[in-house]
Amino acid sequence: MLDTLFHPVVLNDTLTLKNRILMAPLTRCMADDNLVPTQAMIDYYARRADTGLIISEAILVRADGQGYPHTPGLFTPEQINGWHKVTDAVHNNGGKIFAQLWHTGRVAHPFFFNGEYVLAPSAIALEGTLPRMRELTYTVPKPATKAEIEQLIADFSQAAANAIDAGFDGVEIHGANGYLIDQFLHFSTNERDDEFGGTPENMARFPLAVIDAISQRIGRDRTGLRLSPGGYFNLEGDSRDRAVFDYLLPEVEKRCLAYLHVGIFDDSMNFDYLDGSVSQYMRAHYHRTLIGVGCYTPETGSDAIEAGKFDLLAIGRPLIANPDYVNKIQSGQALTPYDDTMLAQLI
Ligand code: FNR
Ligand code: 8K6
Repeated sequence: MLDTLFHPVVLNDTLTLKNRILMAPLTRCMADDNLVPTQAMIDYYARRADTGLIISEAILVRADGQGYPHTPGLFTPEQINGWHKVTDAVHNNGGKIFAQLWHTGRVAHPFFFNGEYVLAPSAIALEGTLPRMRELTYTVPKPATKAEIEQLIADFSQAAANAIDAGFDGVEIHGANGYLIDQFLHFSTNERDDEFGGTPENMARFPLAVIDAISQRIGRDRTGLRLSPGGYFNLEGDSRDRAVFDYLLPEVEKRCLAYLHVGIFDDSMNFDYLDGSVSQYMRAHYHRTLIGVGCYTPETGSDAIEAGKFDLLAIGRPLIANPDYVNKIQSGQALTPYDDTMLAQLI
């Protein structure tokens, strides 16, 4: 029954969502040259305010986190002001919106910020060339020093405070999809032998420090987290990664965040070392609010919620194709199928 999707949900004392359909974070590469949201972006988000919660496209916490053209930031007054127009428009339409906070680590490129190098846990380059900029190959990153790690934590925390200043209802820490935080959590990208690598506890240290800094700064009720225990994008998974997430998930659970969000493109993908799909693994190891995602339809998504596989459903590509997704499924109208050519324009 699709009805399940329309039951409101209390996340905590601070936040109640009007339905269980969330807009998944979707990078669109449409910010202006100063990485400020445009009027087209304001209108795009405002049109989707009938979802229970919009999670914004990934937003850079600082300049050297950039790995794609025209991805927005949240580290200059102009960017904060630009996002305020987005959050005002969403709130005026009765919606709620979180900012997804992002640093791409080794997926960044000095080309974008006119820098000399990119930071990552270890000096292991991503193979290949940049999407949409095929002439650029990824560089060998500089392993972050302890002082640089401290600064990254401070910058994540400052970006969370900036998000609240910009009117966001909260933030989602982007710990998924092979970007900086996730690079600490997988053996293929973390070969450190200091307190940030080598053991599950050490590999989880930077991610947990970011989580703690942000939840202390803006409140745990306003802090969500996305994780990808299965390596599938921007890095390779390793059977040893399982122990890292076995340690991390109970640690995250103790922190009583607003939610945990599965980071995957297709939730039917199985990982040997997780004994199944990422959502099955996370549900087994985490007992608070879980957001499922990845190739779900309204029908398969509501069935999964009813079966207890997760609590809320994030929808990505179908919401690119259908700004009125919620209204369409509630009134039984057919959805427009997504195709990749739709990425060229914000509708
Ligand atoms: C994504 N996804 C994504 N994930 C994320 O955490 N931050 C991001 O900025 C993006 N950007 C992004 C752009 C585009 C064009 C796509 C298609 C996907 C992943 C997204 O949130 C979601 O997990 C997947 O799209 C799977 O859900 P759907 O599309 O099958 O409903
Ligand atoms: C976070 C931002 C990134 C830019 C996004 C691009 C997304 C393009 C969608 C392509 C899907 C790729 C899925 C990869 C899955 C690999 C499975 C083995």
